[in-house]
Amino acid sequence: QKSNSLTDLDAVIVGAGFSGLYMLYRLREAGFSTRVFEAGDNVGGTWYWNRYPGARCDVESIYYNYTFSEELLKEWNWSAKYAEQPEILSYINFVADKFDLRRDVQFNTRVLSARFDEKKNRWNVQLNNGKTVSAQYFITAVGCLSASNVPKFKGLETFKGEWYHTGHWPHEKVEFKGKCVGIIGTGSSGIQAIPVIAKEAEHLTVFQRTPQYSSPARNVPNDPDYLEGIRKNYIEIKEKMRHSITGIPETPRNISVFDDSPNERQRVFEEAWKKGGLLSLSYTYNDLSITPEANEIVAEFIRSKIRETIKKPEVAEKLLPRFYYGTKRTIIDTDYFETYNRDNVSLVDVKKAPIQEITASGVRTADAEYKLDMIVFATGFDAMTGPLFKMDIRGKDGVSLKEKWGAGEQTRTYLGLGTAGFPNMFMLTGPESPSVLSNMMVSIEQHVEWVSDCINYMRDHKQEVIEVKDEAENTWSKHCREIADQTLFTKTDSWYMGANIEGKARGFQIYLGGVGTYRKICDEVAGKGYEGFTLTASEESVVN
Ligand code: NA7
Repeated sequence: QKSNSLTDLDAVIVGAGFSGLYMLYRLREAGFSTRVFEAGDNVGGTWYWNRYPGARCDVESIYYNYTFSEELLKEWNWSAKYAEQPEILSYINFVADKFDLRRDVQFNTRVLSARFDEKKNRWNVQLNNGKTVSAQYFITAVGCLSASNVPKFKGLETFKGEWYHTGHWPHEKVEFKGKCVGIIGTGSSGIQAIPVIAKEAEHLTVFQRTPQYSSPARNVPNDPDYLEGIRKNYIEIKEKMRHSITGIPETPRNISVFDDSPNERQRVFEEAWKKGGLLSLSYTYNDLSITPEANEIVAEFIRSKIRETIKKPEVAEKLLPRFYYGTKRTIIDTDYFETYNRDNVSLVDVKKAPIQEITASGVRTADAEYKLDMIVFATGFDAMTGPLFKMDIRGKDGVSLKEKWGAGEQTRTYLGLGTAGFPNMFMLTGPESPSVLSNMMVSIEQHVEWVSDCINYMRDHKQEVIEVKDEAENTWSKHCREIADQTLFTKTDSWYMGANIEGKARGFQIYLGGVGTYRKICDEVAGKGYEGFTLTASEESVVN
């Protein structure tokens, strides 16, 4: 292994979450000098920042972990079907300790900019401590949902109470007891936090703009025998995960909703509802995310469940979602709708009467004023491109990524892993990869392994620079859009479409062909000597 001099690194990785840590592990194992820069004061990424009450992963814990180390799989036991944030964070810390990863992570350090020096073929990376480091490869492991979005409400700075964003939650305990709390937003974060805060707060007011579909998670503790059985079959399970659609080893039923009678559909939906979990309902029929008529049938089933659960019909009415089911992130919950039957919870429809300003004492909507001691913003993230744009990344000719993909322009990548004009830069879980709509752990392992294989290939073949070709990227981006256009996803305003951020370019930025197909494509590209990329040999090997 080379020296770890900061002016002579092989690779710089931004972010010490699941993807950054595994990238570090792989590159270090292969003998590359590597350094991770992390803004937080510890490892964890998403699971470091999202500490809000009720934060939990909605992919089953047995599938939401690293699979690269058999030893690690043997050593860790998940306590429940869906792991809570503190347990996931302990797991990441356990991994960091086990593989001694921290020694190459510099915490409390934010990457401000990264510029590619075309003369030297190196990335110069500027840190917020005033230092600049240089590396051959620049790898972003910044996550898809890490740039939290607090909408620009008038008057927020005048609010006298406490306020927090779910994605940037304080490390100290937040006390709800005896307080009137307001929460804005009913996406996954809001829906997880609302039942927990409601149990502690004096009063909780939910400011809802778009009612959401949500189905029960049905979380249960993990039985030791169950875990043992999973462990015995893990090789098989892992293969299934890697070749599945979403990275979860489940397969949708290949049957149209119109092939079943109304009674049979009802039975199928009831069974899925009872089973719970992320994919149960959406995997009942194969046309739910394709045709509006099919979608309406499952949508109406969920609405009927909401009506059944909520005691006051006027509250139920406000909670009924009307967009295409599944076209905003699917949500599973524990007692979400039930929470609206509590006396200390009220629901405010801010689509009907929008929030006009935040005052010193609370929130003022178009038709009322709400006195609050605390506001929780569960208002989401500037997804996918947001975390990348927080850094000033400049490739060839000084062109910035933001300029290339900026407002009004479509994001363009090749496989979500690289983008033309930005040589030797790799994005883990980048836009136009399937990652954000998959079990992240499966996507992360695939990305990291592909990138580290590529960097090894470059060294073995004495290549110095790898860059995406324009035509490869145009074809990939077009392919991503064509698949998305065959679905209902593009018909709904969502963060998938960039629609939640004012002024952000609209476009569907996820590859929907499934993680199995994606893996196959990536492997073929590598197998053909990195087809779609231009590889340039190092001068040293040219001289030789
Ligand atoms: P989401 O899913 O983006 O949800 C954000 C919520 O905040 C959603 O209900 C929004 O309503 C609402 N919102 C956003 N801006 C406003 C304003 N200005 N006024 C009122 N309400 C607003 O973020 P989450 O953190 O819940 O989940 C993100 C992902 O993390 C999730 O999908 C999982 O992958 C994990 P809208 O629907 O836009 O009308």
